[in-house]
Amino acid sequence: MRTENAPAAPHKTTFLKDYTPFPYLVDGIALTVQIFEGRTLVTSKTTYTLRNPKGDAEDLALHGHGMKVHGVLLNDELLSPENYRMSREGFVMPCPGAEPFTLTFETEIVPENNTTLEGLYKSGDLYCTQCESEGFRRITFYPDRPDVMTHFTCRIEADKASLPVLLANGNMIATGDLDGGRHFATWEDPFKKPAYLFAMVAGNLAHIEDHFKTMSGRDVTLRIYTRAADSDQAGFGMEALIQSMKWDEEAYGREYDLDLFNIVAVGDFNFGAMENKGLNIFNTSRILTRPDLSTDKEFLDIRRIVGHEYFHNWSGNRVTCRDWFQLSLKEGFTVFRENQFGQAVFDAEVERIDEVNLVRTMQFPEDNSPMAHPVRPDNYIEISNFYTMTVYEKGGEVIRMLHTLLGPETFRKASDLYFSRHDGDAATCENFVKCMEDASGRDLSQFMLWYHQAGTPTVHARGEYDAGNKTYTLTLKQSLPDTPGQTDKDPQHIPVAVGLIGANGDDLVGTKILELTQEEQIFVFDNIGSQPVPSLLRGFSAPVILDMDMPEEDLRFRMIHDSDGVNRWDAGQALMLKAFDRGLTDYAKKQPLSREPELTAALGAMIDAMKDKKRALLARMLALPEDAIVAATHQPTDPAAIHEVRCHLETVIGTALKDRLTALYQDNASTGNFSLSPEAVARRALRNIALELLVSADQVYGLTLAKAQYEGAQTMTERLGALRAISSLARQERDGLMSDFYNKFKDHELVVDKWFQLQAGAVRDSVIQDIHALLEHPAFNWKNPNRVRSVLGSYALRNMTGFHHPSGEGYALMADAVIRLNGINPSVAARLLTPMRGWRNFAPPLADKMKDQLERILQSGDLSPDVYEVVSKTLNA
Ligand code: 0A1
Ligand code: ZN
Repeated sequence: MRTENAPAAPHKTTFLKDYTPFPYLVDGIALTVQIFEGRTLVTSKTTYTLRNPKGDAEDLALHGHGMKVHGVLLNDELLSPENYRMSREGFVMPCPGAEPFTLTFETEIVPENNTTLEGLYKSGDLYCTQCESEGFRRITFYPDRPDVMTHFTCRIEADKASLPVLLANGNMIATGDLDGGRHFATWEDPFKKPAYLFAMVAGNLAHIEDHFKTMSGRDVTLRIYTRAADSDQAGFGMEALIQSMKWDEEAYGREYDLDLFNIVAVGDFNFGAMENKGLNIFNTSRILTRPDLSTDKEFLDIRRIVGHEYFHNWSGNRVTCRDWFQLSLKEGFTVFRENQFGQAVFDAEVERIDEVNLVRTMQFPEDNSPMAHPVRPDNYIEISNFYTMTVYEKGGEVIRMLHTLLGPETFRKASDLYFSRHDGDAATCENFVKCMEDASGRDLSQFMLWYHQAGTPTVHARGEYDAGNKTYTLTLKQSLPDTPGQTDKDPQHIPVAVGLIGANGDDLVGTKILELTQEEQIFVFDNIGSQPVPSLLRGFSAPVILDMDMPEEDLRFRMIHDSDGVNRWDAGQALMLKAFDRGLTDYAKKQPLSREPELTAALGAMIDAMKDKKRALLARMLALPEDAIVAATHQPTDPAAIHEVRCHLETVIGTALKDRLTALYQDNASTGNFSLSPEAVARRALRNIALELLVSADQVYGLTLAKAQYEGAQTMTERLGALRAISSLARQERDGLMSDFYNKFKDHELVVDKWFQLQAGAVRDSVIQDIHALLEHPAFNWKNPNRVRSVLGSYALRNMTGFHHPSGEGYALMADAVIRLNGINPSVAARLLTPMRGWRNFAPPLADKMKDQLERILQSGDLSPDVYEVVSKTLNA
């Protein structure tokens, strides 16, 4: 179905089935980048050879975009414009013959005006690059595709006083002074790489330095570059880097391969960080930490992200992707490696719970939207739109399933095989799975469907106990919904981890991996002495929805007795969801909502059982399921109703458990110096969730606690926790603390981001005015992605109630913002549309209002491919 008036597609679609290799071999590129204020001159000299001299002499077509061309030279001779042409994509010339030839481009760019933050751009006083996926074509003309790999050298020239630090990939091989107060540095990368891994930086930066001795005894110099004022915030990132390097040696046998590893922190960045060879570039928000400025969650996320980028050196750089459809080859695998690392260095149980929650709250809705796509998509208009939860997180879960099916030892053999077989290659997802097959001897052809079929499978489970035969029979059935362009899908290969819990809490069969491969399958467990309580999908063994009707009594039992932490938490979430169900039904019937005595009693018992032993898990288990989870089970979704029920449940829980929560609050006060131990982090988390529930139960009491916590806070976790607990209140004290926070931290951009985030995420009657006021605040900046995400991203993704305001004004302001950002930073603009992709899942008045705004965006004029793709697919699916 197409919507009326939809303009003909102005942007080209790229299809996986059209893949063909580049017809030329590239034998080295030498870049010279001369930076001047307001213009940068780039000279690139590249050597090409026709790959198949006996075949057709195909045209040489290079990508290039937004550059002024000063000259093109073929074998050092100026090429006159009749001998080439400029296409929509770049540069085209007839094949100059079968002999190797060099092509030199002299071009001019203006990084100062580059607000897309792709290619070479300026962030504050710093010049830096972002080339994944297609940024290099904004620097020079080149086959900007990941399967074209070559050696890069890069000479950078710039003013010495203002830009003393000049960095690129690999090793610095020359440096010196030039006339006019200028200087240069030449860098050479000994490893062949695709253009998307190119990076350079020129700026006035401080750095910290450390060293790592690799497993074969080589010394690697490690540096983290920041603005001088931030260099005291780089130490934790350095520790994380060393931890990552060590872990990758131990867990995967992967050794770092250069003598230098640099990280640079930049304030304007479209994503979290980037794995450029030997020169990682990080968003400041994903590398800088200090206990008084950063929350525990930021510390832990940063450790993982440093790991993620470092792990890419093998899974991404040494073995890269053949084309961008294979993105999950590097991202899914690296997310899995990051998750393993995160679990190895911190509390594995809660790390896994957070991973599961991320998949369910962010990836499942994507799978249930018009932008649903397989882990390996087969077409795109703008590849930036496919850096998604599906490619990353579901892709990570797909690798995790392989690890489960093969077992850790065989998986390690298979990954060793992958790295040795494909080192230096641009590979495909099939290549990866083939290594898993070859190392294990298993047939994984059905497993490959995880890469091809979009949508979240549901596993329907039914259990039956036969006391006479002492058997427990489990019937599992799978189904997979239709998604855009895909219907009637085949059953997938799903590992279902199962435990059976006896009456005294013992695991009767340990944890068994059942392999569900057919549409319906029956599994029988023998020698089961009495009726067990089943625990399915332990550890979230597959990214599926489990549909199993379970009495609340069994859920309460599992909440205390399940030996699997994820499933303990999940049982609690399921209980809470049942309370949401009842509340929403009562709300719809305009009946008074239940005070949920059984739920609160169960939570009370849970606190008693866990408060001294399992603090981190307890903190997770006291939190109600997020809006996205509740919304998924109540479609069409009425966010206002969900909010009412949520407030009610928080109030009844906070009231019924006030004494216990107060005790938790007091008993977990921090003592001594800042520590990031799992125990210290858990105590702070527990206190913050207790505080939130106490505020819901009794505003005046809660405010007193929050104010004292805010004022006595030693860490950002405590300070922000206090503010968060009261952020949705319409009270003077709240406003007073908010402005105090701003005044205290206004010189710290990353803390100001948190101040914006907190307010944009607050659910208040005044939410529309609140958001307008934030957008008009002098510290708001449309060109800085962190700031834009702090306000508009938090509002759209972290404030379901406020965003889906019944007036529809939230949608209108978001559409205005997207139209404006379309001209500044299309990739950031397109991402803001994420919550509107699911417009059909909302109650009709809201759905219509969202649709109107999406249509307004579509009609608004010159749309970038990024925004066009999301809006058109969202409307037309
Ligand atoms: N490869 C990076 C993610 C990334 C992608 C695109 C970017 O800019 C357009 C930046 C970073 C990662 O997985 O960390
Ligand atoms: Zn990555």
